[in-house]
Amino acid sequence: MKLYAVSDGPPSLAVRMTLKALEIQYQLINVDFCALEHRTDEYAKMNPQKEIPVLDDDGFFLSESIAIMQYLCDKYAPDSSLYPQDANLRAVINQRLCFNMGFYYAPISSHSMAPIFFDYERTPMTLRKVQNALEVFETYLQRLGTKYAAGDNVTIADFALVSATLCLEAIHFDLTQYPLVARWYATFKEEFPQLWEIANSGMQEISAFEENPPDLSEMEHPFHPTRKAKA
Ligand SMILES: N[C@@H](CCC(=O)N[C@@H](CS)C(=O)NCC(=O)O)C(=O)O
Repeated sequence: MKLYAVSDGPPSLAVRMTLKALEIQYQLINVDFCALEHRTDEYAKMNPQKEIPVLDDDGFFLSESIAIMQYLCDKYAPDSSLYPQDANLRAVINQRLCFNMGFYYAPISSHSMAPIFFDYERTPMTLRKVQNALEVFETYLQRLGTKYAAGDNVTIADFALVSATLCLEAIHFDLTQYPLVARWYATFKEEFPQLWEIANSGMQEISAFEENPPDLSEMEHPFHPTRKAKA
């Protein structure tokens, strides 16, 4: 099994935490984001979205980190509490995974990552959207009243949500106003140090880029605001 991953990419980190938690052996193939290795025609054969990560399980190619995490659990650990079979437990996990992708990580990424990698500005609006996402996550934690995002056991939803939240830590975002989110995040680090080690490596990289942004002025990326027009 091979995982094409970017070392500071939250979706990649979530999948790597899943592989580690399930003790699945695999080959980690580092994709160089800044060199645009994921924008090539060759890469697009694996994932037409040209996004990282991609799993290659003996010729079975799968993109989208949530789908990858679900596949790994279903195929290699169907009895794992990381993604239980019970319909209701699973429904809450799926809800949190969708919440992360559509409502939580998206504004966090726009506020934390886009200014570093695509030269966009942090604005009152990007900040407000992050606050809104955190308020909702706080509400979910408060309503469910559990240690982790979808119950008292850690699940793949926590891996996704932790990997999003680490972007905020990397830019020194203060979580004090979201005490349940802060406690959930701290609990994860404390209880799963080996998984946090994976997440932390990405967090440290983002943090270093936050201090010293990469020079991407020449990067011909479709999302880059100052990109050169393509012939
Ligand atoms: N929904 C995708 C998102 C993956 C994603 O956004 N990956 C980033 C790297 S962290 C990427 O490949 N972006 C492509 C680009 O910006 O060119 C997933 O969860 O796997």
